Amino acid sequence: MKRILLLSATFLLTGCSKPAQTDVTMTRQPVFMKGAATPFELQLKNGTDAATGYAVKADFTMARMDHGHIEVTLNEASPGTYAGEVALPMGGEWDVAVKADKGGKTFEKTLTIKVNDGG
Ligand SMILES: [Cu+2]
Repeated sequence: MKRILLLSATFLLTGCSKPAQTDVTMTRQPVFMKGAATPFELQLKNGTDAATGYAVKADFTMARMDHGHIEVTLNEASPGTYAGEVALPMGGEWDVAVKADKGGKTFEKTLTIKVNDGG
């Protein structure tokens, strides 16, 4: 019984983080440069169409180390492409929790990226 409950909880969580239509990919990755912010870009799509007009935030946390949260607000640079800059304390594996909102409809997805040294 306990196992069944756990399985259904996992299913529900997965279901929430993956709405059928909207998707996000990172088309430009930040790099690590000591004390400096570097640019990154996210592309949002609704099916095959550019997802325009969203308020997009990215929350960076290191995958295996605690560096706290680094939250970045992005700007739509071209239709469906959202640009921001982030100053990361080190290279390596980072989780990027993307939150996009349009008219109260929220989309969330966490990407895992490998940040290279750019210095
Ligand atoms: Cu670290």
